[in-house]
Amino acid sequence: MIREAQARLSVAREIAITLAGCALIAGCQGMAPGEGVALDPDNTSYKRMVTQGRAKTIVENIYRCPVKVGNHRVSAVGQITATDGTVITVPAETAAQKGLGPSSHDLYNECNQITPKNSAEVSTASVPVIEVDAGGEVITGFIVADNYYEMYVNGKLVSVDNTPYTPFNSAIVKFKVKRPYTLAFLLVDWDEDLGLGTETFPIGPKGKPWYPGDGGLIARFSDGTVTDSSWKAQTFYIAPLLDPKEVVERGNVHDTPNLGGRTHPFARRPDCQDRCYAVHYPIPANWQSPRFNDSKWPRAWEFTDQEIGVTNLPAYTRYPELFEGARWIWSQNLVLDNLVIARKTVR
Ligand SMILES: [Ca+2]
Ligand SMILES: [Ca+2]
Repeated sequence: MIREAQARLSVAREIAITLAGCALIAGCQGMAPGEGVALDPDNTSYKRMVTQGRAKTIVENIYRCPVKVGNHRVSAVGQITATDGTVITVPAETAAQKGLGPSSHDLYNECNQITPKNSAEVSTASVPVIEVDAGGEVITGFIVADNYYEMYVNGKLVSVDNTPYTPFNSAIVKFKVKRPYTLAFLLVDWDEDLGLGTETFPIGPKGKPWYPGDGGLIARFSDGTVTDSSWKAQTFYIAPLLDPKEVVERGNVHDTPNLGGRTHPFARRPDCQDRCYAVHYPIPANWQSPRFNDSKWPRAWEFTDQEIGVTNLPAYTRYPELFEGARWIWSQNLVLDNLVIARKTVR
């Protein structure tokens, strides 16, 4: 075992030396992203930031559904000051709020009244191709994110979810890229109670307030790439918590192992209401880049349709063929992890 470990270390050193040299010499220019170039550090300070209570709303709503729909929640944005003085935007700083990037093309969206009955009715012909690499292959992808995604390919913003919170929508993307390429998603389980990670569920007078929502991402691309546990997924905002000590850092894993379970109905629902805590971590610089070093990040967890609670979600269930072979993914706690970055390098 020791010898094996030494051998691995020696190989690792050799690679590190090669990479370091590569960064300095012209011979590495023109290489594909992530191939032979020195990786950026993961830049992650694992120093947690703790908040308590509700954030101050800074934007009332970043999205208005043009028609009346059954499940509509307001996509508000807030700010809250952590105990160390850091001002944190919740549920996240997003491209949607800043109006950046190409807005997503609908696969299914009640607000835009695009609701094909099945996969055979779906046309990808009018989906614009976002060019990452001239002369690359054109890849088509289908995406469902509960609730919000923004997607980067080799650091370029390619698609921004046009419906940040609800109703549940799904999207089609097309991009032109050369391999290897890196997909990076910023994912948000949006808050109704900003900073607390809770909402009223279901909506209406009989709804239960202070209900922790849950997340999820599933995507399938025409080159065979699918979301699964080969992706990396890191969480940056964990709430609602009765006590910040409920978050346990194990290496680079931001875990919540003692809260009953990682999915509904097992995940504990604390009774702290608007006094609940949240634990945040700084979003690392350059997380979208193919050079960003995610090697120490935890693998994504896979979840079933039942765990995600999507068996009744037409944006997804109408198109089983389009998501065949893909798994729902998230970081380790589907309920409490509200801001997640997921990455995958396709070789
Ligand atoms: Ca959405
Ligand atoms: Ca949640």
